[in-house]
Amino acid sequence: MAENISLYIATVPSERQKTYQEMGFNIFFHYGTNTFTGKEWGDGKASPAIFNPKNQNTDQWIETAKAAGAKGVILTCKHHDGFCLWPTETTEYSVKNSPYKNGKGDVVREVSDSCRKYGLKFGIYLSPWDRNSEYYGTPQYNDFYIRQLTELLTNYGEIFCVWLDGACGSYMDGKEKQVYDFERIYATVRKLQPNACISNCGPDIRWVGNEGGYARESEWNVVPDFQFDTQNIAAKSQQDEDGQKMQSLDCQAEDLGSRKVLEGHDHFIWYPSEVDVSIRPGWFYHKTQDHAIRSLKNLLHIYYTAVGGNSLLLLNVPPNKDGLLAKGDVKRMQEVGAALQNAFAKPVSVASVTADPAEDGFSPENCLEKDNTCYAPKAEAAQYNMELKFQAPAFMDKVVLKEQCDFSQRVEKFALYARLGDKEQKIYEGTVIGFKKIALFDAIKADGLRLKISECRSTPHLERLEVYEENGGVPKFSAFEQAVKRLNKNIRTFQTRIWEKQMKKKQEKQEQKAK
Ligand code: FUL
Repeated sequence: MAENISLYIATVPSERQKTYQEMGFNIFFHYGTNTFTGKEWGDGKASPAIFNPKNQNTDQWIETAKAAGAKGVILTCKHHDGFCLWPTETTEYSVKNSPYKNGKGDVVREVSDSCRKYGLKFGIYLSPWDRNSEYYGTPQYNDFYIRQLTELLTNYGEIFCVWLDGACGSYMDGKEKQVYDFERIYATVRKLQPNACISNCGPDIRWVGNEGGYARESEWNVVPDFQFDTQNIAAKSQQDEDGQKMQSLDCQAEDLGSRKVLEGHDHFIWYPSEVDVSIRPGWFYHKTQDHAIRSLKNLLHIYYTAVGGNSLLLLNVPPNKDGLLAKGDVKRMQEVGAALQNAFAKPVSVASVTADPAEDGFSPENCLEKDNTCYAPKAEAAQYNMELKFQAPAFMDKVVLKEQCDFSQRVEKFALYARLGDKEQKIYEGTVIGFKKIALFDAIKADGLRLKISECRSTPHLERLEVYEENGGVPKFSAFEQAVKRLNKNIRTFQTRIWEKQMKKKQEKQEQKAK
């Protein structure tokens, strides 16, 4: 095995990364003075008096996030304008000088309490770029930032994520870009919240590289360590307030982990990607965008390509001026939750599983258990096969695969085949699997499934192979409609055969003539 491949497969996730990756789907809340001014990037000059939500109800936010199927939420405790949603001791620019609850309010407290009430995890966004602070651009700013971070990490219970935004437009204020003391920021998080992941400009979770909801087809958890370079992340982040630009698909390099990219590298890190995207064109709520909420189809596509493509999804749903999620967003989020529940409501019951000879303790049955045991073949081979036999024929339309990432991410190419009686048909071809792969295909009746792994970095270690019935097991079409569909298909096949025969005859005639 090439030396860089053995170094590569020795690269595995930390416990905190595994916990975060297991969550899969989280919600972002962008909320603050911009909600009231209509801006995306506040300049830090809006009066705190503007922050005055009349009906704020964070239970409604969290109930909605839960209904969508999210496991955690992240709140913009301070965005670039510097306004703090908690009564910080570090600055006067906060809720304590707003009319909200006569200056006695604390939005961070309310959101974190609602999270605990509904069993969701709570995370913080604390913008490094601060357009209000008089210290910004001086070494004192780093002390100021650490004090804010410390307040948030000590007073609001367990924090699952600290999201460090790389965006900075300090040139707009005629200021030099602050040199952030990232080492101190990371050390503070590790000390005060050792289980929290540091995302984006941090060592635990990698920004996917765009804000348009686009995830790479082959997303690698293991990348050369130069990918973690905060300056690089900041340079590629949003540079101005142009809302269209921020939704563009101009992402960082498409290929971060193929063998070609790994060549010549001997330092790798586990650095899973996260897709951050807004349900609307803006990150903050603007009434004028009420008509521009992403469609259910689009959101499901993003979910399946992100969460189902070995990435994480952080979907922004911004509360409005009342302090509530708008009706249209709530409805859409409920639809997302219902669609996902339905999609995974009916796993196909498996009667037996077989595979190439397994390593001791790594039997193929392990893939059917909802634990972290896995299947691994005994020896390296050109390809690996695993076969499921179903208890009864079923209409399946998706397969969930998962590698046991304590053995790193190894699979590079795989295919799925549907079986019915003695017939077999290829239904899906894919590249990486990683932490989670959801393979979607047109529903097909099958009594078995074969997985073929044809390229892999050493032996595969497969933790999960689950098959799901179409539409939660409820037939999408009546028996009559199904019969019509079958008939149409047979007619098409029949027509094709006649056409093929005619073409063959024509060709034979031409050949005879030519002789
Ligand atoms: C960007 C910021 O400039 C946006 O306002 C938003 O917070 C987004 C998540 O990150 O880079």
